[in-house]
Amino acid sequence: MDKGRILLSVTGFNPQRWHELLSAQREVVLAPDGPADPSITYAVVWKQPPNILARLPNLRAVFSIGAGVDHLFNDPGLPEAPIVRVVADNLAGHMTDYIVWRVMDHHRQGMLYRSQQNKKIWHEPPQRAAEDISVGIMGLGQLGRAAARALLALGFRVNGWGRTGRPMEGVETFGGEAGLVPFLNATDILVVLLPLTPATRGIVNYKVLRQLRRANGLGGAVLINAGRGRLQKDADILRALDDGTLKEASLDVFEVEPLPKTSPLWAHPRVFVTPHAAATSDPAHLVAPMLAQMDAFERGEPLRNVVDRQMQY
Ligand code: OXD
Repeated sequence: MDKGRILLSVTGFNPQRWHELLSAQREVVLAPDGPADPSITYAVVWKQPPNILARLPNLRAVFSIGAGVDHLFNDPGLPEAPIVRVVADNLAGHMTDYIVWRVMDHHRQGMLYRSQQNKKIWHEPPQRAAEDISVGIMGLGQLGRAAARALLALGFRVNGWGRTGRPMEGVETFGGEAGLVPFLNATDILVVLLPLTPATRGIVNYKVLRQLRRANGLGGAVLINAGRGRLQKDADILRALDDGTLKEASLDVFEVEPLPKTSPLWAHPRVFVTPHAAATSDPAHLVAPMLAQMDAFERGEPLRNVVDRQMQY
């Protein structure tokens, strides 16, 4: 099979390093030649301009450089070619670091200590044990499972919720609509790592937050979202923080990104904001497996980590 060229279109990322590493093995272009370019056989993308992929009649596969693929389904000209998402230990490691960091900070009362330090207050609140806290992970895919393993090793109780409730050792799993309320009722710290699809948009709303366990050793329920901003309703989170439904939140993603300067989330004393930075795609770790997949595909092997187009993840 002829190798063809790779289209690299990674909006919001510096393409230079991706280009350098991909072009060590294949010819890389940043735009198709003309309205139809038969010379391009693979696309490596992040938020590519709409309809650009529709100009590639010989496209064999589209590689998303991030774990989430919702950006692709926003493209009205998305071709039929298989979509491959990133599954990499490096990315899962970054996400696990972020989740452990934020769970630990809430568990060890980082927000309270920072506000005490600002006021020069010397006060030790009661300490609790990790085993008394249940972390509930919404979305037990590769990233969710890696985070669950790390949290279990630290002694937390871990619940998991997903479409099917697929079992995982050491984790109490809940599935589908019927499992959602029991999962939330047994959760003190909610970690959101779901893919954004028509079925999950807006799922982190006031009604859902209301079901979290508030009578717990933490002194309230906590939300951590490192999945997608449009899974949540920013206004519902603010309402929940202000009426005690939520004690604190760590948010890496927002309905609108960058988070508008006018958003009250920026200055909320019990919100920790990061700029969609929980797990960055690093070309040094992600390019080699992509190129290996292209080679394997051309030898007749099936592609791995192909997105289910109906489920959109
Ligand atoms: C991703 C992301 O999908 O960083 O990997 O948002």
